[in-house]
Amino acid sequence: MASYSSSSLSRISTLQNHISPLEANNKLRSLVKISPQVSEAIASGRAVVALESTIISHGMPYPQNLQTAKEVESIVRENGAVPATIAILNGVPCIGLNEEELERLASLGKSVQKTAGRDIPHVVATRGDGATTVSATLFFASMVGIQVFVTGGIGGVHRHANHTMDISSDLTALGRTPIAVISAGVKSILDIPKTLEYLETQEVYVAAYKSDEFPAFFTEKSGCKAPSRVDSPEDCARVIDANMKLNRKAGILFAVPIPKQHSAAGNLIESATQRALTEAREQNVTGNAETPFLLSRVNELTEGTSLAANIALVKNNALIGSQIAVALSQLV
Ligand code: PSU
Ligand code: MN
Repeated sequence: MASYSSSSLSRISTLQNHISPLEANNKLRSLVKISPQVSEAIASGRAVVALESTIISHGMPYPQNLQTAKEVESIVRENGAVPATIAILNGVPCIGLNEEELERLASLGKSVQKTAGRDIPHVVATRGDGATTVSATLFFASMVGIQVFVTGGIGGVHRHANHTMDISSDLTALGRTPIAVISAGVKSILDIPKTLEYLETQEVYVAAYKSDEFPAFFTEKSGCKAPSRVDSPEDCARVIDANMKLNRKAGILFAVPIPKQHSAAGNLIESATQRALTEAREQNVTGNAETPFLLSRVNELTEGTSLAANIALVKNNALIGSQIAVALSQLV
């Protein structure tokens, strides 16, 4: 449906039709590697879903991380969208990984650099392997014009941030990147009320999916009312479309509660979280090591219960994110 004539008129209509700004900037294209499937999908206006890779390298142990990454990609495909897992391999930002690349990333695990936005130039310059967090994934997804991005949980304002200043760059990246992120809310390892306040400051539109309450990752409820509510993929698509047409710079967060049958273990996971937080303080684990430490420790303490719940909610987010991406592609 899209044609890439060089006339300025057709360029404007291309942009209005949600086609990649990359088409208007071939210089950027030479800096990243886009897989053939993703490239074709972007060019033809098909639904694309970006996926981050820190969740693979640092968020889950091998081999469940590989298995989950593959299943998440399958769910996206089965629901009519094209998955674009994003990572930096040998210094090259890759949008869409093949099976071999996915395997490499998953098996390298935590030896891959956790790459937030600030780390991108270093990983590229040193030709390193980097697993992108939400902030870095937003940067590359936006560069190629992807509008929907699925993850498990985003980073946020850490507890005690008033002393440590530890506020994830995921939040500021969302504040300047007009992409819709689908997550299960944020973990209770974070300060959820402060995270919501910070998202408001950053002008990020936040809505809970089919709920009035903002979810807390492993549990459906956080005790915080969600700023807004959406009830269908079409609702979400219309919000994304309005955000884009208005040329707003800020992003969107759709918070999808964990499916009921997997939230039963929520209280068990919550008490393990409290213990892991105490251990992190005792062992002086800070900065970008804190989130991976807490995720691994909670998984150990719950003997895998938290991992099973984590996998289930990521898959559910992939399902809903794909439906949103398809609804969006049908709007235009
Ligand atoms: N929260 C989770 N699972 C994760 C992460 C966060 O429940 O895997 C990862 C994501 O990649 C997120 C990053 O972008 O951690 C945030 O790290 P930090 O808190 O250091 O900003
Ligand atoms: Mn941090």
